[in-house]
Amino acid sequence: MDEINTSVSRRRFLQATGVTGAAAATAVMGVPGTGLEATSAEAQTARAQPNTVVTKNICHQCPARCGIDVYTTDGRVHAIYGTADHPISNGKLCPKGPLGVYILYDPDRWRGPMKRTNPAKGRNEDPGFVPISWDEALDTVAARLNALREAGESHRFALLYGRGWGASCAGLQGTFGKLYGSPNVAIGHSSMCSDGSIISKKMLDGNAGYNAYDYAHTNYILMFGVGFLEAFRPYNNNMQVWGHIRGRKSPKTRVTAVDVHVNTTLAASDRGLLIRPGTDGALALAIAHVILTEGLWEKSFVGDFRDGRNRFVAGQSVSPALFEEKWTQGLVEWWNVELKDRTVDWAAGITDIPADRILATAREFGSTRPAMAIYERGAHAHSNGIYNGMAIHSLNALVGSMYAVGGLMNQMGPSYGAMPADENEYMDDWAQNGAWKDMPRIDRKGSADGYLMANNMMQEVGPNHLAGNPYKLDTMMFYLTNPIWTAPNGQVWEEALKDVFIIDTSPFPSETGHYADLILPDHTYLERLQDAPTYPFQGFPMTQLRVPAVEPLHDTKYYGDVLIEIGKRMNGPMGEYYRALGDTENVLRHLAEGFRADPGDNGVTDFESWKEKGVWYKKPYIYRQVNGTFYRWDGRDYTIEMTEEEVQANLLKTPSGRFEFRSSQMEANAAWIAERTGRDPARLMFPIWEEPQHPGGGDLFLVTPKVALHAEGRGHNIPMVIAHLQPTVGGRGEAFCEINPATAEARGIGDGDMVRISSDAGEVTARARVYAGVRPDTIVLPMEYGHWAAGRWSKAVPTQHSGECTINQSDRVTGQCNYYTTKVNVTKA
Ligand SMILES: Nc1nc2c(c(=O)[nH]1)N[C@H]1C(S)=C(S)[C@@H](COP(=O)(O)OP(=O)(O)OC[C@H]3O[C@@H](n4cnc5c(=O)[nH]c(N)nc54)[C@H](O)[C@@H]3O)O[C@H]1N2
Ligand SMILES: Nc1nc2c(c(=O)[nH]1)N[C@H]1C(S)=C(S)[C@@H](COP(=O)(O)OP(=O)(O)OC[C@H]3O[C@@H](n4cnc5c(=O)[nH]c(N)nc54)[C@H](O)[C@@H]3O)O[C@H]1N2
Ligand code: SF4
Ligand SMILES: [Mo]
Repeated sequence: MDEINTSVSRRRFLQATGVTGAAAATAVMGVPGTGLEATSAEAQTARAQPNTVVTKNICHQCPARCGIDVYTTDGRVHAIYGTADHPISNGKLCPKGPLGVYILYDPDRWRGPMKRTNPAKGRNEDPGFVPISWDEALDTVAARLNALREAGESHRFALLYGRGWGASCAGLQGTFGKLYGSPNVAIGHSSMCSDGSIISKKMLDGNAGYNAYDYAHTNYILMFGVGFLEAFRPYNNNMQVWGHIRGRKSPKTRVTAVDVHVNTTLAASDRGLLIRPGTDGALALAIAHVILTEGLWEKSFVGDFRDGRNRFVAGQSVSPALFEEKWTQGLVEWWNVELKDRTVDWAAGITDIPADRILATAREFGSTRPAMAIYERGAHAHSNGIYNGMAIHSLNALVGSMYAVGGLMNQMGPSYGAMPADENEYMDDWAQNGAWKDMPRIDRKGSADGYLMANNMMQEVGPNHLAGNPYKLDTMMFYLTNPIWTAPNGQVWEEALKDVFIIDTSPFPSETGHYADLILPDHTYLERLQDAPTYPFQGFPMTQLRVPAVEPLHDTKYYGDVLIEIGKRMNGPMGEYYRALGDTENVLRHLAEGFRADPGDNGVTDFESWKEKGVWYKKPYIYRQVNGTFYRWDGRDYTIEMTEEEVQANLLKTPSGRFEFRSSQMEANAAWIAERTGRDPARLMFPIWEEPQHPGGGDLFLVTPKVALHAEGRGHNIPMVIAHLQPTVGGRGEAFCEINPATAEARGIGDGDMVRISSDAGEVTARARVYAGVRPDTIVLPMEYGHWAAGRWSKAVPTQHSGECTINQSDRVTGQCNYYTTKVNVTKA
């Protein structure tokens, strides 16, 4: 596979996709630190009519969490704009932002709580939902949970959640599990999302979270499997910062994108490398090899040979005694066991990228400061994801970008006040010492025979319940997750959810809701009062508030209040705790008390001013590494030098307080990893190369990426989204499956033909788009299409759902579900 010559095709491509306009516009829009925020933001903001009320809210369609101004006139929401004085939106939105109006007025929304009357469950069974009162609904749940607890089986209640937002919703769940007594309250969807990046970074730098990035000041971005201009967080702000770093900034930030097809990001980059799926680690190792052999590493951060003479020569071992490391650990050992043989020619054979392109990329990246290497699901959603991630993240240490200007940070949390009550004062005997404490989790997270190091394993819950291993659940509640549809091979979940009592809290019909025994519908985001601390952004702390724009249209209830109301109906001290909490507004008022002692930069000091502004934030990020010295902010500048102990406590949180090329956390679990995976216990703690495993039984890789209009699994019932989902290859009301011309021809497939895609898990159909921008060994089919129980527009598309062909395979260490690694057969339908 050759490098894509983007310099020739870029202009035409961008015109076709409309990116030229966006990029040109963002060049004059607000970019943090460029002084452009105010003027451009004011110009963007609509003028409200006298009878129009503007409320602050946070868009809910992707994790960017953009601040929005919601315009309501005569009780009807009619417009949504980006909030002008909000650090992420700066007065702008992505194309999805204004579509929130469609979500609020979706005619398929549930009207109120309901119970199922048809005991038979299945795709073709009508649930026979009938309306009930909130009291009946909440009493039913509480009676079930009280009975289960009294029978000593509280572990058989599981609460599964996805895009939980704040302390007033998903944040309440952990306490519920602790007081009730279930290890399965709550299980998040992070293993189906992007734990592969979180955990691979944690192994090296000790931080368990996504990074915050200083894009505005970097001079080089090397992206591995990242949809920077369609998905990577925070998408809206990424587009703004792109206009700055690729337009006004001097020097212009160079970008190399590594992907398997030409998406918007790759087309807009300086260099696009189409890589064989699952081999990003090999590319990163070769780049590290070049950085070392050519002496390009950042000596102020990594250290140097004691006599200053570089002894990193391909194929030759080096004595560790000759090298003095500074903020890293294990560099020379890593070189000896792995890197010395990871030459550019070796990587070319594995990745399918020509050696001269790898060398040029490595030299550019290694000799530009500041530079950053970023990666997400494309790189780590494979069986070898832990190593792909570790190899890529190691590049950030090699060029010294950890906590540097133009480098990577970690997100600070908000200054919240204390909760209205302390749960530790409400623990009865069962909560403190019950037999549930010895029960494994249903997903086998944390167990030696399961997934010892994973954060969550939601993709295993359905299959494990079905097999009764380690036990059968009795009751399951779902908040903002729909795994029958979003988990790989969801057909297994369709079987699994037949014999368990299901409670769904979505405002909308969904596949999981189709199996529900009770529906307890949430308000939509424009109707609820809810906090939402920022996803990692620029490191400084920030938390936001959703203020209802209208009275709830239907008989719905905010999920946080549903939890509290169930809690109040629980027997014993647990019920007392929830009576002490009161309701979510009381919780939010208590949290906002923290702002009194730590006022936000925008003057937010309490609950009322938080509601008015919609966001509390406090700049700057308080840590910075400069030429190998770490400093803390003194109120005016970064002058307070940090001790090694402070760096370890706050920034490099590993056992050694260093960035560990030799990971002590992997080493501590070496016996377990070696036994489960057959890996070499002497090497498995380093970023090493490992061949990915591609299940499925076919000959083409199936990749199902995010596109700009994609709102996780939640944008499917918006006619605008369904009609325009794929800007790069067209699409009018159905998804196109990208297939390379040579691959299509060999199978007799023409542009626009229907194709059958099959694997060992299942078979779906889609329409083919013959597209030279996709690798010949790969097909690309975005998700979001193929819903069968989630509203009228989503049902009306012919394209089926890629998840039904996706094999449930996980990285054993990170638990990351390997969405982009299945191999499928493709034939003309
Ligand atoms: N518009 C939009 N943005 C979103 C979301 C959304 O639904 N819509 N969801 C949010 C969520 S939940 C998440 S987890 C993030 C995900 O953010 P990303 O991980 O950035 O997005 P993906 O599209 O999952 O994957 C990124 C790219 O990896 C490529 N890829 C696949 N296999 C490989 C490979 O082996 N190697 C390489 N180099 N590339 C490969 C895909 O073609 C795709 O372009 O996005 C968030 N942002
Ligand atoms: N084939 C394939 N599968 C994928 C992916 C992929 O790229 N390809 N991406 C994966 C990724 S990265 C992720 S993060 C997961 C996401 O998958 P999930 O965790 O399932 O999350 P969503 O699809 O975002 O949300 C689903 C549920 O939330 C409900 N919902 C919508 N709005 C609200 C609301 O305001 N309140 C409440 N209470 N409920 C609401 C919806 O009706 C739906 O039932 O999917 C994963 N699955
Ligand atoms: S980037 Fe995400 S949060 Fe921001 S407007 Fe778009 S969909 Fe909403
Ligand atoms: Mo995700």
